[in-house]
Amino acid sequence: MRRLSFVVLTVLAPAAVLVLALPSPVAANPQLRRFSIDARQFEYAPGRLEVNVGDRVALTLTASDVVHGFYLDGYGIEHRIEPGQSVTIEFVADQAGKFRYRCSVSCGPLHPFMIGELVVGPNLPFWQASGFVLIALIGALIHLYLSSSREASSGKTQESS
Ligand SMILES: [Cu+2]
Repeated sequence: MRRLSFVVLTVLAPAAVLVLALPSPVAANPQLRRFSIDARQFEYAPGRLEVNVGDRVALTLTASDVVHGFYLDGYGIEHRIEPGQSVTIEFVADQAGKFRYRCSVSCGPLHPFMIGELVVGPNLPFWQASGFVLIALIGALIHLYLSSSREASSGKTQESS
């Protein structure tokens, strides 16, 4: 029992802390997120997309009236969208934050206002899972520490009697 708690304290605990400390939200549960975006004068539908860091994003772009463009800030992705033809682009959302997508083909008087927003949020399930693991680990260590010190003190009382 003593030996086991010693192993846990000296080997497993630092290893678990190291694993938790590594900045690996990008690799945690990446999902393929598919969206269809229709471009029309003078908006995108939908005008807002939400994904998590690390997700693979597949966008199918269509234009329902005239030729539009799709330029995604921060990711440097640009495509021309012709009416009647769909374009599919894929990328990994590896940067967290808010990124605007805007029309890059002059399509009419309100063209400059044709803007949408991609929100790349932190991978919350990953951080929640990490929190639970950490709490469970701390709980296990406290339990081991208490039971081993209880054993030690009961051993002493037996010796003295
Ligand atoms: Cu435009």
